[in-house]
Amino acid sequence: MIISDSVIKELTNAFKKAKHVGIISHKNPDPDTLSSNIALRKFLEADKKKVSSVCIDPIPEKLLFITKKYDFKSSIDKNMDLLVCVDTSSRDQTHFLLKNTKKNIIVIDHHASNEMFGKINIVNPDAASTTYIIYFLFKKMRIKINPETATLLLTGLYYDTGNFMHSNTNATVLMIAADLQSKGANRKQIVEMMNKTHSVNQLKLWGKALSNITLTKTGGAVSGLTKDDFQTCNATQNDTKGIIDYISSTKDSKYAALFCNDDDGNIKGSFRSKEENVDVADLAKYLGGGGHKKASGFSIKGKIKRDTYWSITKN
Ligand SMILES: [Mn+2]
Repeated sequence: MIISDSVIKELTNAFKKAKHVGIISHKNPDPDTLSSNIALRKFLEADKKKVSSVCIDPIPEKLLFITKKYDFKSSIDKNMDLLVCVDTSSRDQTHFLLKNTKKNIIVIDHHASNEMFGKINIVNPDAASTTYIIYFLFKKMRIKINPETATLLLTGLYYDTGNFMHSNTNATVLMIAADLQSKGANRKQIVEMMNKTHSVNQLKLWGKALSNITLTKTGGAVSGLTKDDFQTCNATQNDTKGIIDYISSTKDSKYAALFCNDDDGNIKGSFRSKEENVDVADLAKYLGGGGHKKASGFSIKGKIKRDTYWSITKN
């Protein structure tokens, strides 16, 4: 990835002028936005800057291994004179944090849908993760990457490539991963924390979802979880995160779908496409949702039911 000298100059000038930098992660934070946040924070703090990390939502317990001793604020302080939004495609993604702010904003992101809402926008949709962009930023700025920062950058890359399984896992991604590992990234910790921290209740729920799979004539691996399933397993909606990837591993399937009924009578659906010619964004849109060509979701009022196949009825 090529970052021009003028962008680096603008960026370093902005950092130099700033007295208090707020680094903002998007709502409902994921490993990429959090590891980008802390990697950038460590770099600025090493430069003696006053820095605060900000996220409107609390950090999920499962991701505290990324943020560690660093605390997050849930609002923007009036003393912050520069805001850096990481992995954030629009103002809306920070919830109301940025609504009326006139402060200087820098955007570092890799979403194709990015609204370029910063004064400086370092946005590259070809980058597999935001930490991928930060890796190249640090390289260009000749910043030494220590083992801790290497672990952070690898965390975002690992997550956003689906453990190096998604189609965005290209040669550059693997090259960066190799470099980060040689710089001391703790790959073992990342793998453990991301894949081996499931509760018994969560795994029981996954078991239900897997045993509920039906394979449709059009190549859909479809499963559903009813209110009863959640109750029997003493599990929550949060525990469904990750199941869809297992459903999508069904042999001979072209796409995967999971429908979940919650306590309030909503159906939450997720789709994954395995083939170029199956666009699940369209499917989700039809049901009032949205997302990408390969991964999408929706939420509507209704009920799910299983006969030969799973079906949904809108309320
Ligand atoms: Mn990302």
